[in-house]
Amino acid sequence: MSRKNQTLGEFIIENQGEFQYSSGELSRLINSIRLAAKVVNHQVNKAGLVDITGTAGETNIQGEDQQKLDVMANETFISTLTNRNIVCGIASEENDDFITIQGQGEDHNNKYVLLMDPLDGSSNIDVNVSVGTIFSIYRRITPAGTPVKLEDFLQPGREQVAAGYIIYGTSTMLVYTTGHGVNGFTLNPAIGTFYLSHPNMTFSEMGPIYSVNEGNYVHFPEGVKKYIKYCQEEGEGRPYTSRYIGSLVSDIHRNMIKGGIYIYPKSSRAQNGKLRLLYECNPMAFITEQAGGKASDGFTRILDIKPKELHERVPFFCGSKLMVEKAEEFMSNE
Ligand code: AHM
Ligand code: MG
Repeated sequence: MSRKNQTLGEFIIENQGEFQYSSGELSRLINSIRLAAKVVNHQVNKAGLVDITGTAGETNIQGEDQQKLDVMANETFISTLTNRNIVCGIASEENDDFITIQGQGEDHNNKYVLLMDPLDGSSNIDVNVSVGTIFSIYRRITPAGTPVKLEDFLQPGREQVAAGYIIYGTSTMLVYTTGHGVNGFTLNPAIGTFYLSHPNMTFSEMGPIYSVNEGNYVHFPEGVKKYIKYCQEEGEGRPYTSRYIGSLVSDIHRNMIKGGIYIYPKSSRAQNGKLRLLYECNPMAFITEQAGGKASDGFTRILDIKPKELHERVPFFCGSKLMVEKAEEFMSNE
């Protein structure tokens, strides 16, 4: 149920009953994410004002520079969730290994694990382009009351109980699903409250946009090269327009609103592409499917892939259903 002027807090409570295991724990978790999002939003919005941009001088497990705001966002989400004893484990793009959270007494029975990219697209911060947080939530599969194990995090994406993203853009939005459609909430910064602004978000079956980093064209598989040419040819609704921000959350968010396809394929330089399965592609794929779209690695449904490791990468084709299917057709012909 959604209604005019509904706040995110009200929406969470009013829709709690939709969730089959409802005990309030997932609601408390989403509420904590909402709180952390506001803190990170505040930090991101100050980025141009104080000297907190630039790298923190450390490198994450994938050999990339960590931006200072990456570190802050990571710490904010981890401490918000840890202090509230609300999950039993967290995996983050910024941490080599997962974190085990040992609660006290009854809290020891927390049943959810959270995987996240605390600040995706962070190379865009210094040029004032939108960045985002992505999160994915599963029920643990090992027994409650024991420390979490790797297998709790390596579940196929179809087992997600909730997923979402926060986009720190011209306005800040939190968009999420618990498997009952996708809803978007916009932050009113004056009073620090998220309001339902985009109820029941959907991907149109076809759209006017294709989004891919064409600078890598010569390294792409033949199927992708041919699909890009197809996007540029005259035809039904074509040529499509090209839009690529290089910030996954913003690119997918725009395409969900306007209709389109996002592709980050494998290349001769990166056999599995760039994006990470567990905390980038899976949550975006869950949201996309819940919005009527489709997400695959070019051949296989993203949500059916059995993960092998925490930071694994996967090619990503995501967006309007018929467009993804067309791209898959080009891939299968190769
Ligand atoms: P990051 O997690 O290091 O920020 O990288 C992920 C980002 C995505 O937001 C974006 O879609 C992609 O990298 C852009 O990569 P490229 O610059 O190779 O096009
Ligand atoms: Mg990322």
